[in-house]
Amino acid sequence: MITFHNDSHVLHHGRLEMFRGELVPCFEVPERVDHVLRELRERRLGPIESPPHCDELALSRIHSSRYLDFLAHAWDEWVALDPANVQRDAIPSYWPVRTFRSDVLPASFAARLGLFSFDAGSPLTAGTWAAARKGADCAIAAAQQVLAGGRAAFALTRPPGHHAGVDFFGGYCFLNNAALAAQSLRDGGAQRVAVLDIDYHHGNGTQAIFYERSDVFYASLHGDPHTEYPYYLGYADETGKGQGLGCNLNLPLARGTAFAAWREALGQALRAIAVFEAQALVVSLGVDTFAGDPIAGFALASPDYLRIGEDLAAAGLPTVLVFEGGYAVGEIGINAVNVLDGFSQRAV
Ligand code: OKP
Ligand code: ZN
Repeated sequence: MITFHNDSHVLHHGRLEMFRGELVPCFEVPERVDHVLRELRERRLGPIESPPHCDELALSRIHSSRYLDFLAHAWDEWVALDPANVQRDAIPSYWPVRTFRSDVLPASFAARLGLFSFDAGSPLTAGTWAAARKGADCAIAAAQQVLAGGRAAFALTRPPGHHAGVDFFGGYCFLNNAALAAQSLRDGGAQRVAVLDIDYHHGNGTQAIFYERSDVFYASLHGDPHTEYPYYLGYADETGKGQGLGCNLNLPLARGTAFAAWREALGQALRAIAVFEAQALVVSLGVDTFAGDPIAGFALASPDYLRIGEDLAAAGLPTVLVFEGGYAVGEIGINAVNVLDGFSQRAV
């Protein structure tokens, strides 16, 4: 399987995130991707290529232009407020919740930082835009590979993407790589595309982006939002709206869920995708379902990821795999590459 990767991901390196009333070191670190790369090379899982620069228009298919403009210039604005800010990442403190206006774009940078975000755990850094932009290139290149007839392609990106919405960042995510890949598949001729999100956390951004559409099916297995981040979306009764009614499937699972029950839910999601008659599949591949993950609560073991890859390949669809979460850095390479390995062995 071909991997699209770009070293620019290191430019996004958050220092501290707000967690339980304290600023703590970020969980989403550059080493995550380094470990996956090393494992990919050692196990010779196929070529690793740098993607071409995609057109800004491809990003505008998913994200609003005022959000993209904000992200592209946010760091410069932050530093312009105070030159000492080069030593500090930008973290929002104010949000326009219900009854506030979101149509007005305030002059204040702090106000706009909150308008375009939903948590205080996702620092915006000097290289966030450059890294996220290259990550989007990887996702779009992987989609192009599959459109050109490839069986599968992997976008090895960070920051992750599935929490990012049309016009907001959060959950370590800035550009929604999986949504960009799905839209590229649609624009390239796939009539119906499914996004299968197997990260521990519900992909609220991806769900919201496609919620009223009948051409993109979203299915997700994740920690029950009653107790797990992102809390405010991902419940089983969210089935889509309008044209998109019936095109959204949430399978929340209790903390502590181990592989047997998780795999049954995976089967359920794959059956729904088959009924939808998807012509291509995008997998939001988070490996924070691993038992050793420091911020998640499932109990999958490393060999389970081989089985996941096999199950995904058995769906028989041209597949784009987009890297998402996974914070047990020591095992992240083995777990992610096990999925690709299982997939490649089973794929025909
Ligand atoms: C991103 B992805 C730990 C609390 C949770 C947000 C988690 C974002 C996960 N600081 N913070 O879905 O892996
Ligand atoms: Zn996650």
